[in-house]
Parts: sequence; C-alpha cells; structure tokens
Amino acid sequence: MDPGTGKGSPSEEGETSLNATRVDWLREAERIGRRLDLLGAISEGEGALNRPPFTRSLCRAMEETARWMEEAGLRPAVDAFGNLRGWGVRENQEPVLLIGSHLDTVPGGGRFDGALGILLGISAAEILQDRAGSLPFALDILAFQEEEGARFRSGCLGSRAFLGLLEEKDWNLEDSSGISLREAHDSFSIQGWPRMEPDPREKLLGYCEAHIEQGPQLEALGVPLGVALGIVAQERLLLSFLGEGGHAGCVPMSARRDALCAAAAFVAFVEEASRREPGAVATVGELHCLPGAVNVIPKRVDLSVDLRHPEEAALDRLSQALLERAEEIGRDRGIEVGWRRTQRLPPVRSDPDWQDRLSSVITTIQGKAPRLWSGAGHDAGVFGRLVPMVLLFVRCRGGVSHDPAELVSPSDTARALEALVGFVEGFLP
Ligand code: HGY
Ligand code: MN
Ligand code: MN
Repeated sequence: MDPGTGKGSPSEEGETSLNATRVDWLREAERIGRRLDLLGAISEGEGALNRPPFTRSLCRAMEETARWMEEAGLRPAVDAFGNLRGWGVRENQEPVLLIGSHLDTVPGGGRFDGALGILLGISAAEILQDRAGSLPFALDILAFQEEEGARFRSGCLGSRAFLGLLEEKDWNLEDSSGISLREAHDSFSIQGWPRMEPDPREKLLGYCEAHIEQGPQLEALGVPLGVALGIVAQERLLLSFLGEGGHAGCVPMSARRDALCAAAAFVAFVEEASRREPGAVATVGELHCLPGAVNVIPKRVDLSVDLRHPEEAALDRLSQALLERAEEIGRDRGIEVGWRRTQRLPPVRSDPDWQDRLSSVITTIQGKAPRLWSGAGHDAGVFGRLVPMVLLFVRCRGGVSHDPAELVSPSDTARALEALVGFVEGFLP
C-alpha cells in the first residue's frame, strides 16, 4: 500500500483558499466537498457506498487521505492496527491535540459519516499552520480504520486499538463470512506505508471530533452547529434461533419448530419493549434465515440487536427483558436459543470545559450553541473515558444518515470548519 505523494488533480483540488490571515471558509468548504465526493466514490463493488475495514476500498481511501494530509503539512503514517495518522509539526515532547474520525462506512452509507470529520481536521490543521505558524502543542489528525462495527458487529475497533483497549475476544470477532478480525487485519498489507507508533510518554491534551448529527434536532432548531453533551450507552447482541427444517408442503403447522416464526415473535417484542422504555432505541438490523428457500421451513435464524439508552440502568433493564423473552419463546416453541454480547459501551460525557470552549466559539458564529445527547456512537466516546473529549455536531439534511441521501451543505461545512479552527485557536496563549 503506497500512499500517493503527488499533488491532487486540478479537478479535485482547485486552488486552496488559504492565506496568512484571512480564510475564505466557503471556498475551503467547497474543496472539502470535492474531496468528500472523491472519497464517496471509493467503495467495494458497485452501487451504494460500502467501505468496510481492511478492504481494498479502505486502503484506497487511506491513500487519498494521506495525500491530503501531506499537502496540509502533516506526515501521514499508519499504526500497527492500520489506522492512518497525520502527524503535525513537533519541536520536542509537546502535548498533542487530536482531531479525527473514521474512514469506514456502513453498507449503503453516506459520504459524510466519518469522512467529513477527517477532512475538516486536515483543513483546520492547514489553516492553523498557515495562520498561527508554530503551535504550543502538536495537532495530529486521525483517520480510523474501523468505527462502524458493521463488519465485525463491534464498533470503534480502530480507536480502541489506538488506545490499547482491544481484548483477545475482539480479535476473535468474525464477520458474516467467518473471517476473524485478526485474519482480516493480518491480510491487510500495510507494507510500503510509513509506520509510526505513538510515543508511550506522549501527553494527550484531548480529542475533538466533528461529525454530522445523524438526527433531526439541529435542523429543527434552525442552526448548523451543536455540541454533544455526550454519547448514549449502547449494547449489541447476536442471537440464534435453532428449530427444525422440513418440507413446506408436508409438515403440519402443529408439528413445526419454525425458527423464523420464533425469531419474528422476538423481533416484535424488541419493538414493543423498547417503545415502553422512554429514551430507548432498539434495532434488529441483521437477520439471516437458513436455508432461505421458498419451500423449506426455516431451520435457523441469526439476528442482531442494537440497543441504546442515555442511562446504563435502563439499558440493562431492556437487555435483560429481551433475553428473558427470547428464552421464553424458545421454551414455548421448542427452539434452541443462543446469544452473545458483541459490544457494550457505557454512556460517556463530553468534557464540560471543552463543551464550554466549543459552545462559545459556536455562539459567535451562529448566536447560540445547542447541546444535545448523541444517539450515535463515535470514536470520541472511546477517548472520552480517558482524556478530555468534545464532539462538534454538524446539521445534516432531514437528519438522514447511514443512507446515500446523507447531505451537508457547503455553508454548514464552512461554519463547522470555522468553529473547529476557532476551538483549537482557543488553546493558543
Ligand atoms: O452505530 C453508530 O452509532 C455509529 O454510526 N457507528
Ligand atoms: Mn460515524
Ligand atoms: Mn455511522
């Protein structure tokens, strides 16, 4: 894997809008938009955007991102996990402020989720270099290999690896074709890339992530930017229902142990129970029915459950209720029910001081700074347990995300860039 080193092609880059003091935020936002379009076309196969971790498309997205990092005066290098880091200028052991997000996408995802935060960080680093010259801290930009958890059903693997938090059980997670995280990682060649591991003595000032809100609140409030109070607790479960196959035409209904009918009763309960728990959201996003033929009674169903709630006790209550109901359905229908937890992340609050810093910058830009809980998980949630963290929310049209219709306007991108630069400049003496 060999990061591109040439300058961007004229069509994608255009001239930059930076000069020593004044920034044309909108023109810089349009450059970011062109880069998002380019990344948004880098996908596995045809059709809607799909860029899982440890794939050829993720590698190509890294190469483009590394090139833009270099143009911004950063030194791109990968770590042992395969995360890409644009290392800022360093004089000696100064503390490090990190800005980042993720390069992977969900299947059928949008081009702003993750990539927008990385590209805003790269442009902010270039502007700050240009305006402030040397900073009293290093400013590094991170592009994580994996955040969504769509392939291995456990998210933020890249940022957890970055912080040394991955456990053996994580490496054994498997994707839907039975490839483990370890196998996917080991077969993802990072030959040819500059390798740099963080200095264990490096002091992290904290982590800031700019990310689309992925919900409708900012649009309803009529403002482009907001600040996350924190990120809700989330849990992911995989359940299996094992019944008895058979001929669709010959097995009487009274004699069946239909795995899909059992799973359907469970899925209906997931919706019913989560509607009863205020503040909860629950999603059965994956369901695989085997053997999956029109004239065969389903023998096995594997399904996923994504549960979220701002409070951990409520999440526990809901999770317990679902698992008890699954076992009850199994007993009633003679179905063998298995389950395992593939992810559990407690709620995490953004750093109060960093929230205030970011809010005051946003208020100068748009007159107010709404503070919202994030229903979506982010790499910021992993950092927030260890160092000061803040999430800059950017309005997305209709609150739509995890869908090709995901959209952020150039003017909102411009405001987000102005806020991100202003937030970092707030740390200057
Ligand atoms: O699932 C999430 O909340 C995030 O998009 N990974
Ligand atoms: Mn995301
Ligand atoms: Mn996402």
